[in-house]
Amino acid sequence: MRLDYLTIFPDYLAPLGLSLPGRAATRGLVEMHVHDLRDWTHDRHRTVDDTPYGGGAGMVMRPEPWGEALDDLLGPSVGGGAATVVVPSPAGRPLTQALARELATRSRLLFACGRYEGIDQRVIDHARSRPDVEEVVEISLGDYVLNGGEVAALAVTEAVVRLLPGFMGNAASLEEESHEQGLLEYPVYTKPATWRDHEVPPVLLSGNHAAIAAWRHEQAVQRTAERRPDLLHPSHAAGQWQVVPAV
Ligand code: 6GU
Repeated sequence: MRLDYLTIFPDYLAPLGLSLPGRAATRGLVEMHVHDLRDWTHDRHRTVDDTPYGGGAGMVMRPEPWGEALDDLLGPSVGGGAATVVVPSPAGRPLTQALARELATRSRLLFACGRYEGIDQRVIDHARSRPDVEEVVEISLGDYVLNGGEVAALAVTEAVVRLLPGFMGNAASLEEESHEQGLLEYPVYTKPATWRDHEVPPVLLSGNHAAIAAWRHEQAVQRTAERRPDLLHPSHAAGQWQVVPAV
């Protein structure tokens, strides 16, 4: 998978070279390229923003540098096939495990990290019309406001790269995680069995695998009901909750 990042703060994406995405790159699973959007400006001040038409607070990113950057970074000369353009935005679709799984199937992702009040809408409309663009997805990390898309691009990258075939050693550990089953994960414990007067739940020491599986499922449902009731919906059986299948 090829990953491109367009930003006015390339240093903000330095963590891509570390840890999980860094290891994926070393192993040849991904190729990552960070680009400074200002490299596609032509004025002395390398301007990327201007005041909004219609008035209002803040500044909007001008379309021209984005257009020229897309011309250079997409298209047949770069290779990797048609790209999925990811635009981090608080107005986007919420990032979910299902969306991460979908993005993990794409051959190229290009992250368009905006700052200020956002990117001129015509950049997104234009990108959608390009034959070298498979899809443009606006993605939000949640219902709060960040200053720019860089942190979201890192989060999406980490969520996607760990799903690439050959990345995780143990596929079972992926399936058991929070959200893969549509539930939050059950609590986990390791040695010692007693620590500062806190005991590991005895069922986990019982060796009874069916009882352990049942306990974990019950814990996962209970946690989800308490913390994320939106992930559950009442079943027809009174007092019971059931999982909403992840799409
Ligand atoms: Cl993706 N971008 C910004 N600027 N703010 C956010 C966000 C993204 N997701 C949540 N808040």
